[in-house]
Amino acid sequence: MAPPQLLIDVIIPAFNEEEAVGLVVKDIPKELVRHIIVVNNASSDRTSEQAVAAGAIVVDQPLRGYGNACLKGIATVAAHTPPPDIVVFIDADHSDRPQQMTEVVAPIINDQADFVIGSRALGQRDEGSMMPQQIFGNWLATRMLHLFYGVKYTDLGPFRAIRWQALQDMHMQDRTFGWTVEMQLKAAKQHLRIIEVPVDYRKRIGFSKIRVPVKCSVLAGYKIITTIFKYR
Ligand SMILES: Nc1nc2c(ncn2[C@@H]2O[C@H](COP(=O)(O)OP(=O)(O)OP(=O)(O)O)[C@@H](O)[C@H]2O)c(=O)[nH]1
Ligand SMILES: [Mg+2]
Repeated sequence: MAPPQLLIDVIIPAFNEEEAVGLVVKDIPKELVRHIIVVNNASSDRTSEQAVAAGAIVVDQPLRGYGNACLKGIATVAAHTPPPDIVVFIDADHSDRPQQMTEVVAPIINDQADFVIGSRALGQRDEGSMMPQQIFGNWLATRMLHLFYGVKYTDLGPFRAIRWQALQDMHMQDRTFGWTVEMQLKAAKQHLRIIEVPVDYRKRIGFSKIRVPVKCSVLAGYKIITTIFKYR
C-alpha cells in the first residue's frame, strides 16, 4: 500500500522581490505542496501582485524583518484545517532552486528526519552568490553551534523543511536575521533528527537587502552570534 501523502505548505518571506517572487512560486513542484504562502513584508513594489499572479496565497506583514515575515507565515499556516505535516521555508529572491524541494522534503517523507537544512556549503554555489563575509559568518556560526549545542551543520541556509509539530514546539521568537540559527539550535535542543541535503545557490534577482550598506551585514552577523548565546 502506498504511504499516505503528507500535507506540505510553503512559506516565502518577501520584501521588494517583484522580479523574483513569481519565478520562485512557479518553479515549486506543485504535485508536492498544498499551499504556497508568500508573506509580503511591507514591500513598496509589485511583490504582492506578482505572487498572486503566479498562484500563491499572499498575506501581509507590515512589520519589517525576516523573522516577523516567517512568524506571520506560521500563523497563516496554523489557521488552515487540517494543519500541514511539513512546512518548507524558501527565500523569494530566486537564489535557491525551488525544484530541489523534492530532495529537501524527502528525508521527512521517508521518516528519516524531522528537520532538513538545504546546505549551500554541500551544493553548487554560483560565483558571487554569497559574499565572503556571508561564507565566513556561516562557517563561524556553525562552528559555534557545534561547540555550544553539539550539533554539526555546514550552513544556515534559508531553504529548509520541518515537521509541523516540531516547529510548533519551538515557539520561534526571533524577528530578524537570528531566525535561521534560532531554529537550528532549537532543533538540537529538541533532539530532532536532523539531516542536511545539498542545495544549489544562484545569484539573487533584484537588489540585496543586507549587503548594502555593509552595516546591514555586520548587524545580521551580530544578531546571529548573540542568538547563539541567548539560548545556551
Ligand atoms: N533583508 C530582508 N529580507 C526580508 C525582509 N522581509 C522579508 N525578507 C525576505 O527574506 C529573504 C532573504 O533576504 P535577502 O535580502 O535575500 O538576504 P540574504 O539572502 O541573506 O542576502 P542576499 O545575498 O543579498 O540575497 C528574501 O526573500 C527577502 O525578500 C526584511 O525585512 N529584510
Ligand atoms: Mg538572498
